[in-house]
Amino acid sequence: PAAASLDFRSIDFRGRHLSLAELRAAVPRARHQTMADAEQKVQDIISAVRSQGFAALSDLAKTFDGVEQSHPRVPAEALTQALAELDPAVRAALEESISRARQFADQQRPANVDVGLADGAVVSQNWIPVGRVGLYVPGGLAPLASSVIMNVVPAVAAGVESIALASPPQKDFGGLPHPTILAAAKLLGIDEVYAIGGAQAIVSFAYGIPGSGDELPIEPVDVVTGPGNIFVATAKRLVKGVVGIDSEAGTTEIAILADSTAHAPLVAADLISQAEHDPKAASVLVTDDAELADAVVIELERQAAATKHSARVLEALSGPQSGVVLVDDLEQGIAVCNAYAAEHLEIMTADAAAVASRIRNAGAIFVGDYSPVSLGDYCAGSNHVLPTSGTAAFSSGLNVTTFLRAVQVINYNRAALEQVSGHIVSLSGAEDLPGHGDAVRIRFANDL
Ligand code: HSO
Ligand code: ZN
Repeated sequence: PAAASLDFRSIDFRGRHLSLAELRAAVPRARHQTMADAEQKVQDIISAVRSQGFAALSDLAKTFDGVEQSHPRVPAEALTQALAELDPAVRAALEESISRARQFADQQRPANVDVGLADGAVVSQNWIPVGRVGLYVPGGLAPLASSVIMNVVPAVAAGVESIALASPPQKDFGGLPHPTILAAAKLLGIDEVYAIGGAQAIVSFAYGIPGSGDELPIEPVDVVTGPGNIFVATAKRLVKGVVGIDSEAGTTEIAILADSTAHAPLVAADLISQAEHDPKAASVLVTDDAELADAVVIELERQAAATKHSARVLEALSGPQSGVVLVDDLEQGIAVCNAYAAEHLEIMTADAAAVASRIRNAGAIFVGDYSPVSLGDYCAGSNHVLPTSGTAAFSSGLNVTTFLRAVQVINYNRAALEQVSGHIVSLSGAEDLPGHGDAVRIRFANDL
């Protein structure tokens, strides 16, 4: 039974000419206040984990997850058993999802380049995988087994040698992560799995935890990735610099750009599908058709009342982060979508592909009536770990390059260096750094 009723707010941009800054301020968005609250809590977790290691993790597991834990490493037998007991239909679905994600990831590796700039002057750019990664898979309100695939597949395709995975301990499963998550890890050949929740998982990976006696350490990683709630996103932001992170993949968002050709039941179903993740999830409709907007609200009411996680969905749809934005035309609609920079953007308009090609800011773009976000969440081949809260304007969803670095290699011979030596000396003089010029000159001195 639903706890709340629907209050899907409406924002009317019609007849208004808004600057980018005004658009950004006016689109529905959760207040950033919540970020500051989370920051203090995550700072406390960082200090505790760094100073007390596994003892802090076991305290946090007790407080947040309600489980007793001496060491978070999941035993190998638990992984084997989870896969053996996995529902065959779920196993088949995971296998199809893995196969599509692999096919797509395998094609993403950028080519190395070698460029000859003169005789004997070669510079190259080589893409090199990081050595070790820590991948986080949320448990929380839903055990996201599909997120195991989304994290692991691009890391493997990038050539990362050491991969560790963490997911929250579950009281109902003897303090281990959800069995479907364990099964997915096993299916992907990952055996280093930890039962650690949220922010503390990110922190443990970033700094590592020393072992003692026969207690296994957690070695620090180079990159931490994975989706999560506000605490996970905040933890990633706070450890960034100590390690690399993917994007801030926080509380999920869907925006739909729709015109009169869209079908209200489909629009409503897709808005609900992401609202289902979290009471703070954002579901935004942008349309130039007020009749469609009304029809969608009626559909939202009907479908939200009937859906399993009704209370959570109604809370998300009724929050300040959700609502419908009415625009004059698709032109303005595209501007709104670019200003909003949604994690997921669906295009349900006439000639959806052409409209999609004009979107610059979105974590991922879903084109037409038959590419819902749910497809991308599970089985499209694309990745579902995507930038949220407007960060899609400058960052990308998880992909093979998340786990690669572009290393440039410089290889000049004597003649090639001599050719530019005068320029180096001139620039070093102009910058008042004559030692730079001398380092070149010395190579051409007569007595060398
Ligand atoms: N929509 C979520 C991912 C997910 N959905 C996992 C279902 N399972 C964030 O993109
Ligand atoms: Zn989802």
